[in-house]
Amino acid sequence: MKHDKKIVFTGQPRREFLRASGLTGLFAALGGPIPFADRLMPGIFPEALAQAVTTGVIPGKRGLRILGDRPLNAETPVTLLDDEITPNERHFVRNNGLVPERAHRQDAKGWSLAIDGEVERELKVNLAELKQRFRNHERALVIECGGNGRAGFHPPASGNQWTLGAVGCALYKGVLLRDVLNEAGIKRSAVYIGYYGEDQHLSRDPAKHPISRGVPIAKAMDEHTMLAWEMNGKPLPAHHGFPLRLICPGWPGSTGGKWLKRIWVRDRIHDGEKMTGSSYRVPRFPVAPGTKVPGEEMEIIHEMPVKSIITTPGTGVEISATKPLHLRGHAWSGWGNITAMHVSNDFGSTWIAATLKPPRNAYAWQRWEADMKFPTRGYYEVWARATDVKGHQQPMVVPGWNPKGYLNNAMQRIAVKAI
Ligand SMILES: Nc1nc2c(c(=O)[nH]1)N[C@H]1C(S)=C(S)[C@@H](COP(=O)(O)O)O[C@H]1N2
Ligand SMILES: [Mo]
Repeated sequence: MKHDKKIVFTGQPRREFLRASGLTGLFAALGGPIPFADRLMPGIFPEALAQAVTTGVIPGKRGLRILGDRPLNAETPVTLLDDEITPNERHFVRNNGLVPERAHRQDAKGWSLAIDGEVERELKVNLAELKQRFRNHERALVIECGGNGRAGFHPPASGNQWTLGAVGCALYKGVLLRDVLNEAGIKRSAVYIGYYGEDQHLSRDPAKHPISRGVPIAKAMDEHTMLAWEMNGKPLPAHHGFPLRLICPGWPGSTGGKWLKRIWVRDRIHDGEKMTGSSYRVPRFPVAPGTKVPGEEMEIIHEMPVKSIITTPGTGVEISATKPLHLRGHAWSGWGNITAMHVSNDFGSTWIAATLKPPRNAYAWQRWEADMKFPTRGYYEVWARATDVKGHQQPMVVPGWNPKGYLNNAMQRIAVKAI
């Protein structure tokens, strides 16, 4: 990865960041003080510092921005998402509770997955049985937190203030959930599935679950919904759900239960933790920013909206006005493939089409690239806009304010100075 400038925008004032991350002595971690550190603009970090933030703090992670450490939540600075397949060390982490000991030990002994509820035969399978009894598949899949982009909402929505980086596209190996559900035999009364993981509630009260969400039976039986044990050729890392996780591609990341131990086939919409109230729900119709929305006027989020990121260059770059600037990133949508990608450097007055690669498989993100010319020297903003197969486009401004700040798919903008 090349960086034209060694800066990373964190979207948060530096001091607040240090407090939020609960980390002290960061400068010491760099092996010395940073001259002029006090003059760094709020929200900008030297890349080396961003690296130091998680190196040795979250084992197996590099360069992530920590939003909170109990539970652990960390997003990836957008310029570190340049790879077509997101490496494990760069994949964001969204935990609601405490990572199970077994995941830290990478020990699947005694572990099994139970399938029960509206099924003909209750099923209990261990990892070896899952691998052997069902056809294996390997797919690149986008996982994006429903709250990615929350920091863009005004008035602010409570919750992790994700900017752009609560998304990744890694390569997963596993089996289709439907193959396993078919073995158990789905009853006609089945409506929904609900997952349970081995992670503990923050209170350590065993009667409480940090999160237990699910999807309608049709999505559970979809040919893209997976149970995965491998991420980029390795057993699932501790933070990503060892030994097994669910992935419901195109839907909010929260539907992909980590540290999976049970799938309950329900005769009604699953009502586990974070399925009810305002969790992962948005108003049925648009509301004015700041509106209090009653529960019965909220609906569960299904497909994630069309979105793209600019991974190269980072914002704030200085370039020569005489040479075209190479721009690059990824685009994805919960509704299907991306069909067009456009970039503008005149505040959206005119657009040029970027080249777009087909996805590696359904629900993988797609690489886009463009070489952009700048007519004169000066300050520019580059805007990037994806269009999906259903004709949805990214809005120019933050869309549809909602109480919990979900689904912000506004175009990303970067600042470019041509000299
Ligand atoms: N058991 C369990 N599964 C979970 C969660 C969790 O806290 N516990 N977090 C969910 C949320 S909100 C998201 S966005 C994704 C994040 O997956 P990642 O940490 O692998 O990026 O996992 C989902 N699955
Ligand atoms: Mo999430």
